[in-house]
Amino acid sequence: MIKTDWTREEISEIYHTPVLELIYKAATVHREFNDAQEVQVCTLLSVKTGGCPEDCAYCPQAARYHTDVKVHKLMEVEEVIGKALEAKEAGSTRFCMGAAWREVRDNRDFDKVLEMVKGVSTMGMEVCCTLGMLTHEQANKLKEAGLYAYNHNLDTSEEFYGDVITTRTYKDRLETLENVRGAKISVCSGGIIGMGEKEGDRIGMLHTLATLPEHPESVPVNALVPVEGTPLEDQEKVSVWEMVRMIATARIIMPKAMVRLSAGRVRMTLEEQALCFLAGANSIFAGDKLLTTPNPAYIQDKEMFQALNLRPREAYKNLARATVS
Ligand code: SAM
Ligand code: DTB
Ligand code: SF4
Repeated sequence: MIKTDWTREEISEIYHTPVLELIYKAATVHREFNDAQEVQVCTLLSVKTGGCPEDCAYCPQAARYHTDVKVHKLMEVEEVIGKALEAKEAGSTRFCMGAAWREVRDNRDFDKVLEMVKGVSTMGMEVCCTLGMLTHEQANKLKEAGLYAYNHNLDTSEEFYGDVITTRTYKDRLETLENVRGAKISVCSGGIIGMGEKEGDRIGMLHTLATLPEHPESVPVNALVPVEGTPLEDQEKVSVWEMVRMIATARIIMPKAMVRLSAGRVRMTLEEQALCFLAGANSIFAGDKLLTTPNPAYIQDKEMFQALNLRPREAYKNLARATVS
């Protein structure tokens, strides 16, 4: 049985378990529910970059902060398909297209994104988008076009949210997640650590995710990438133990979810990443760029997979399972 009635206290107790014990427990749960040698490889592409009207304090793409990010209008469909092909050839099975939008509008740009989704889904990759807020109708249109997953992060706890973002509410985020779920699209939702939040905020976010009517299928755990010009430019790097605690707790309370070791890998050693995989992470973003910031190159991850005896997970594995059983 997958538990969705966790209390904050239960999650806090797990989170505060002595760290080696916590890793051991998470590794045990991981092996009960998943193949621990398998890691999903996803590639990100920023299809519309910068100039965003929102004020997310961490984000280099917010128009109001002066960062080095160059604004780029929505890319052309053919160019995006070309990038997806490159990602597939490099071994990625999920392709996630990100747009610096507050929300999707029903206009020609959205029609173009629907074309991108159609194109990528016919290539046999799991297609994901992260486009900001969505209505139920927009979610349905994306689903019809072949969208497999939608990323929409809660980022932090409800209590700390207003310290990071003021231009939308936690409730707005939860509504979009409901619309995504309602359209039968796989839900990807997680957050960021290292923004100045307290441990209680990390636990609060995990609590919200783990008590949704259904757990998200993917939970990205990002370490803040501090970008010059953003209000969070001077935040200190989180220690590996904080990443490990976050990942292990997510693994234990949402045992079937893909827990993604997301932003922040460029500042981690192979050994630190290995600890995260041991703690139950089973997905990464690969390719030398996240949306606008650097990430390890494919070749580096290939070497890491070899050193750690990890295998890339095939596309649509859950669906394959669902059809068999
Ligand atoms: N505009 C859409 C939205 O906010 O939902 C989609 C793109 S937005 C860049 C996707 C996610 O990237 C954010 O929710 C946040 O969790 C993550 N992100 C953005 N900037 C980051 C940074 N500097 N460090 C870590 N994660 C970041
Ligand atoms: C997620 O949780 N992390 C990714 C993806 N979902 C869209 C984005 C990370 C962005 C890091 C900063 C940047 O490259 O702009
Ligand atoms: Fe815009 Fe998304 Fe960046 Fe917030 S996180 S500023 S909504 S692109």
